[in-house]
Amino acid sequence: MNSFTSITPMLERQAIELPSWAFGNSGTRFRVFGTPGTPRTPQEKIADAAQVHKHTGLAPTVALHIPWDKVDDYAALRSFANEHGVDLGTINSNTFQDEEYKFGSLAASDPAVRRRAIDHHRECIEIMHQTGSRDLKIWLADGTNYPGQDDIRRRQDNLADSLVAIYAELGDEQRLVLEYKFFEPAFYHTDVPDWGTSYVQVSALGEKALVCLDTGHHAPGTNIEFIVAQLLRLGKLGSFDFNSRFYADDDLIVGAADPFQLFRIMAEVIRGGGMDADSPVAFMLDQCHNVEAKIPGQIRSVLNVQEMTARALLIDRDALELAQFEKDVLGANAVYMDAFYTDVRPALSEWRASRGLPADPMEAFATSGYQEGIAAQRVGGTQAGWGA
Ligand code: LRH
Ligand code: MN
Ligand code: MN
Repeated sequence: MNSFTSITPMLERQAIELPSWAFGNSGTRFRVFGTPGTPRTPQEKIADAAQVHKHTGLAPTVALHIPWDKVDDYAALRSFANEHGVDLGTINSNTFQDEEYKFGSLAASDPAVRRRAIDHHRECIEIMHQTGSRDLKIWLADGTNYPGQDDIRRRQDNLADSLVAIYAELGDEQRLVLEYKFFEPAFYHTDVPDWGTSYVQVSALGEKALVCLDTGHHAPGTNIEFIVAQLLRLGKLGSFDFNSRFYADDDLIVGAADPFQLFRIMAEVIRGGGMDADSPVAFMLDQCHNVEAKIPGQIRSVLNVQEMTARALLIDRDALELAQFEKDVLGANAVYMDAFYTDVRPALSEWRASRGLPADPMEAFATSGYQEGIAAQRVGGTQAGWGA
């Protein structure tokens, strides 16, 4: 196995973007439970996100969701973030909450609805210029509930036309990532259900358009690391939305439901150059903390990603290749599993401390008094946008 010291340069540059909406109250369709100290404004969400970075050194940017994080002055919001030691990251568009989008947005059959959705993305790109964001993330709730409800083929053409209009607005340094999801809220067909559809649509646009892979957006049993390998091979993996799930799009803490899957995904990311210095892959969380405390929930999440990344980096690639070449099935599997079963937590703690970070970020946050402070100061938190 590789030594821990040999992998620290890779760990050093690991950055995981936090979603602003993870700090707001969220829930299921049955109930949204409040948490004391929940942020009431985008500024308060950013201040909370900055705590995660402060204690882990892993989360230097915060993604915004528009209009959930609408403010009058985005340049000022960026300065606010910078003063708190973080920066603004991906801008997520939202075409799933307005009445007008009942039958879709960028893929809808009504041209006036498509125009409205395109205009919303124009507004998002304008915001990106002010926040200095590189990525526009598009996830569409578009789809139908019943066979025959709409022309599923024409909707692909509508989507392609809409994306061309949005792509044309991107600045030279900006990118568009198109996220897929196999179902929900539509239950019969979804207009961007899988990586193949996303790949087809972004490939038609050009170099600045890539696929976003949300780990919770696949049918149970899907081999996600294979999709990672394929998209990296094609140069079209733009970003991840990390979370974990037992059943559907559960949005639970990444690595909580299936740490081995996270390990396999990170192993394939590393194999495909996704952690290299010039990698185009952006790593983000997309989670909701319904019952657990939100800031420690995010700290746990980025630490889980770091732990599985470290384990995946430990894989002895030479030994693995040799065993593969020799058709040593069990030997190859053993090399892979040796890395997975290595407990990297003590080494990571030590390494953190050597860089001036808390050896135990969970404990450092718990004893910092921050949570008690916001619970006392903030009354009447906002909701992330999901739920009842
Ligand atoms: C959709 C999704 C998408 C949205 C976010 C709030 O399920 O994963 O990324 O923007 O949730
Ligand atoms: Mn997502
Ligand atoms: Mn999702």
